[in-house]
Order: sequence, then C-alpha cells, then structure tokens
Amino acid sequence: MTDHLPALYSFRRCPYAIRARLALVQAGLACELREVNLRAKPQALLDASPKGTVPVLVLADGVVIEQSLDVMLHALRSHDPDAWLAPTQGSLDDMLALIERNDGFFKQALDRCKYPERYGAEAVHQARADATSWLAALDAQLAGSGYLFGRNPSLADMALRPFVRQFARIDEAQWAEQPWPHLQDWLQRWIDSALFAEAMQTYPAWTPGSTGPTFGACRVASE
Ligand SMILES: N[C@@H](CCC(=O)N[C@@H](CS)C(=O)NCC(=O)O)C(=O)O
Repeated sequence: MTDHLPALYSFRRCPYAIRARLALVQAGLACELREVNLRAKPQALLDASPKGTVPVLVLADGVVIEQSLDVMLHALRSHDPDAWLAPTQGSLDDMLALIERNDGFFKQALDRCKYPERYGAEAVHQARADATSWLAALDAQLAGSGYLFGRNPSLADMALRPFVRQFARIDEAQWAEQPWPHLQDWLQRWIDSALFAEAMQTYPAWTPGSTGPTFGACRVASE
C-alpha cells in the first residue's frame, strides 16, 4: 500500500528536512521517503514544488506542504503523543516566534560562520558575534528546566536543534570549549536519542518511478 503513503522529499543532512523527519517519526506518520540529490533535483519534486527546496511533503490527496515548519505542524496536529505543541511553559505562539528568529537571524549568521570564504571579513565578524549572542541566550533559556519551553521536549527544541548541531559541527573542539553547558547538554541528549538515530538513517537517493522506503511508521523514544 506504499503508493498511498504521503511522499517526503528529503535530504539527510538538511536541517530543515531533519526537523520535518523528527516530527514525522514522533507522530508515527508513515510516508515514502524520497532522498533527493540537491544537484539533480527530480522533476517530480519540481512539479510538486517549483521552489525546489526540501523538505516537501506531498499528501495522498495531492496537497503539497512545502515548508519544514508546516510539515512539523501537520504531523503533530495529526498525533502529538508527548505534547510538543503544548509545552509546560510558554505557548505555541512563543515557540513559533523563536523558530522564526532561528530561521532568519540565526540561520544567516550560521551560514556566514560556516562558509566565511563566501563573505567579507566584516560580515563574518558580525555573524560570529550574532551567533554567540543567540547561542548564549538559548543556553540561558535552557538553564531553568533543560528544554526551551519547560520540562519536556517541544516543537521549538526539535525545530532548533538541527541548526545548533550544524553550528557545533563547524569546529567541534571549539564547541566543546564554549561556556554553554545547558546548550551543549541539550544538544548532546538529542544526538544520543533513539529519535535522532531514526531520523538520521541513511537512504539511497530516490530513483524517479520507483517506490522509496517507508519512513516514520515506527515511533521511538524522543530522549
Ligand atoms: N524555508 C524552507 C527552507 C528549506 C531549505 O532551504 N532547504 C535547503 C536544503 S538545507 C534546500 O533545499 N536548498 C535548495 C538547494 O540547495 O538547491 C523550509 O523551511 O523548508
């Protein structure tokens, strides 16, 4: 019955695709995973979503969800077993505001820190300062209860972690030396989780016309 499953166009290392896959696994929402080569995007992806970014989720009725946050919300609104949408502190709107800053302010700084050769020295200097202040603020937010919005993992934790992971991987030795114990622990707990392992499985690139592997059907502990 795989041909009736939603199709998820994905790229393993993409932080946006990672957050979408986390929510799909958490919700137990089975889909057909189509691993995309971003340098040779399949026509079926471009037909569904001409903007050509991943993730894209094409539902069985043809509805296309083409933003990672919308994929998360779609999955969790269908099944949210650990109340990622209803944190013990703050509201869904508070989480969405933080995610918006992550996807704008921090993502821009992250790209500049990751690829300094593509930007001028001044822009890189500013980006490093922006990233540092953002990450220090997250560390302070985590100090109280271990998660961004209370005692349990939430939508915001899962939407932001893939981006903090990218930053940490720029220079792992330097990351380990930063004075952000809550942030470092929060990231590591997630990397050590069964949910991370499930979301980060490796799949061969999808061949158009074939049926990709089923993904997301099996729920695992988030941490
Ligand atoms: N706003 C989009 C951003 C997705 C995005 O930019 N994905 C990157 C990969 S990490 C992409 O597909 N880039 C297209 C390309 O590299 O050609 C979302 O939240 O889904």
